[in-house]
Amino acid sequence: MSVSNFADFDVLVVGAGFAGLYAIHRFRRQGLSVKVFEKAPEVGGCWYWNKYPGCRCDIPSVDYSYGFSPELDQEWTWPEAYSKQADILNYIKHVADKFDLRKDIQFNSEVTAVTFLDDQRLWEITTADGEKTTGTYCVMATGGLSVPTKPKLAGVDTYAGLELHTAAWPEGVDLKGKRVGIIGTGSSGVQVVPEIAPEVEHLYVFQRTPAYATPAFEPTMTPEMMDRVKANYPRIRETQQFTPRAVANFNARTGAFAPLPDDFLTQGGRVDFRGTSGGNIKGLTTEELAELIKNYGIGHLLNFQDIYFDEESNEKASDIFRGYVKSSVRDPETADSLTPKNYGIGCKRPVRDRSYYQTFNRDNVTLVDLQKQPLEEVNPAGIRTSANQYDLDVLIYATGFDALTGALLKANITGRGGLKLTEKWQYGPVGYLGLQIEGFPNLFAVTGPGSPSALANMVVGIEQHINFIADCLAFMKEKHYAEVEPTKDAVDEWVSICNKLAEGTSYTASGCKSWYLGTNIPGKPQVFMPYIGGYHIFKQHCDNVARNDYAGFAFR
Ligand code: NA7
Repeated sequence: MSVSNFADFDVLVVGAGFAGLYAIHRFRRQGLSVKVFEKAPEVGGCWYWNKYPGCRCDIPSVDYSYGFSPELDQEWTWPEAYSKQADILNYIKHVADKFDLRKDIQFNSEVTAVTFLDDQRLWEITTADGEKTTGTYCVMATGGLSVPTKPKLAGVDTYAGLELHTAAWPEGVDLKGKRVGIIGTGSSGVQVVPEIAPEVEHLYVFQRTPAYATPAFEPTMTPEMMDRVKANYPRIRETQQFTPRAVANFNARTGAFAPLPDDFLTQGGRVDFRGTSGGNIKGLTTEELAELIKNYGIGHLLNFQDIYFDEESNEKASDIFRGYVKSSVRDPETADSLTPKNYGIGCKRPVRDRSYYQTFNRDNVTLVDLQKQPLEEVNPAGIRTSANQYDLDVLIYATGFDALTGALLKANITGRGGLKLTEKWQYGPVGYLGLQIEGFPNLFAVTGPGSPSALANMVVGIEQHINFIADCLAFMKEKHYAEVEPTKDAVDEWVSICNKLAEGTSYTASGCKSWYLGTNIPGKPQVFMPYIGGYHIFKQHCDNVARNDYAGFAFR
């Protein structure tokens, strides 16, 4: 039963991943009726779709998990420290069952329109089968990396073999003895390559831009470590709230937390948003650096905060990394192609590899450097570059996503007075706290552009956003408000804060291309989309806003 006399439900939610599931639980707790629409036949969101071999999370599972239920924390045991896709999906399914969430989800229901009905002040969701449902509020829990992209290459639809996308991987694919090609060397490509190389006849890796792929730190999760985690969970959950990446930096082997620097809360965003107190690389000698890398691995370079703000420091770290590629790959020409040269480390999202570079030492793996031999066409037999024809039985696209805005723009959202979101965001996403958009009353995004989103632990960000929304709805109920949307001034100020923070960082440096900037999608406005100041500072902003009667939001 809805609190409104007219709506079918109080809250309509699109998506049943981490965000949509927590939304059901949280909104239910305050007596609201919820209905979730999910395209897939199962819960899980990106962890349902990305079933490709080698898919894993690059954040420790003790962090990349819900914090709202101490009971859940105690009953769940993670088999590995950095989980495989299947283990994360099992966890999500367990949560759905434990909290009886499935009964509010309509599966196999793709949302084709999300429309504000001006006369009734309700949101209406239309699904692919034409069904319409109304709600007082609408929450877009559609994820930041949920719209896979396939490049518009010449002849792209003519390929006659088996075509796969990492983000829509079917069950039961057998690559044994096949000639396989893969386009894309971001996180997904780098995870797939070492996993499938041993079983295929030959693997051709088509690379446009080499990644900075640092070896994943993957300690085994022993029962003793898991016990230590469980004993420390309350502090882990609390500590997450005070770190830039919303990770607790708890070392389950030793039972120690990395110390939180005092300046985390005082530097107004100019902090080490990689999540540790790594200090600066600038003053370190070659010997000191060699010692650090010996102890903590090459990935430790990403922890130095000055690499994100200081060009010289960035070059110093990038150079060390280049040396690492050279020493890992036997063939000098392949090593040279795999070495990133025209942009610095910390521009694209860090890629974690498990023997990625070493895989190129295998006889059955060939790197095809598309900068040296441009891709000319996809044809029925495979791929033709300026130098060669590569005949393939299987072609894998690991070409990424229309990130952060893709799912929102694809949902066909229409706000007040017929205003289309595609029109509102034609020059880039503008909103308040990544949560709301002017002209779209009572519609909320979760971890949208303008929030830390993928720069921090998404699960913690999701809970923070849903909690904010739920508290805001409770505030509205208490004050008898019917509508909420941000003011133009608040949006302008927030967009300007986000832009200023990103200026002069490695994320926006010249030569940097990334999905954070939208450069991976032809024609997409090129703006740095996430809030870069750190999760903990972002949360402070949100808490202050809520404490001040939701300053920056207008209520009617
Ligand atoms: P990414 O990181 O966007 O990587 C996509 C890759 O595909 C990247 O190497 C691209 O090269 C490549 N690409 C894209 N279009 C083309 C064309 N036309 N030709 C050749 N190569 C192309 O996506 P992922 O799925 O790996 O990871 C996305 C996020 O998911 C990741 O950061 C984690 O947060 C989880 P480019 O660099 O653009 O030259």
